[in-house]
Amino acid sequence: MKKTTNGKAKQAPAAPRVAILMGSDSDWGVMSAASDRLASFGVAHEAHVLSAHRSPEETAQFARDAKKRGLAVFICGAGAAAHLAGAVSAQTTLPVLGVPLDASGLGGLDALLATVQMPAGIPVGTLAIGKAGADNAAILAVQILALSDPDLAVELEGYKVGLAEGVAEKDRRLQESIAAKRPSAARTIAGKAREADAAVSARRGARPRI
Ligand code: AIR
Repeated sequence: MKKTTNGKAKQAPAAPRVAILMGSDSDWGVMSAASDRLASFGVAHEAHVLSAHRSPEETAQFARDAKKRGLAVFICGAGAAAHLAGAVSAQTTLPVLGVPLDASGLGGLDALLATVQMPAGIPVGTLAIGKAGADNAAILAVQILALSDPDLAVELEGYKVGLAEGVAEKDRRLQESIAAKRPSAARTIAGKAREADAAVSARRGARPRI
């Protein structure tokens, strides 16, 4: 193990487990969401521009070499005629997650169909179009890795708890803002009680004395 200048042992950076591939650097604005999510779980990963159409040889070679380099999951994002995830899946037995991107004026529907409609035998786990898909692809990659990593599985449990807490907090704020805009229940009940008292008094007042 290498030593730092102060003599302490230097930790070697963890080998990347996930490869984020994208058809163009213009995809990074969306695909960086996958990188951010993986980083939040402390999952070592790498990102590359590789195109199924513009650099088919390099793409195939990368996909073939991935397993022996220690990579475990692919996340492939592409727009338009998005064949990257399928082209990668054709070359590897590692799981491939595809993220269709909106890059052509068709709102990403072209990329969705190109990514999801794989022929039987060459699977691509296809996520939603755009940023939500990139984010979910990263979470799914973490879930795949967590099958053989108990620490990561615990992190995922914590993440889910955080989601539920976030929803509960949003509901609490909603209830507060609804309550602030209408007369409080206490005031309404007190008002109704006063009205009932007044009605009883009026009836008593009208009743002839015996
Ligand atoms: N693309 C690149 N090679 C094959 C495909 N399908 C996609 C990229 C990008 C879109 O074409 O993934 O979403 C436009 O790329 P560019 O480089 O013109 O910005």
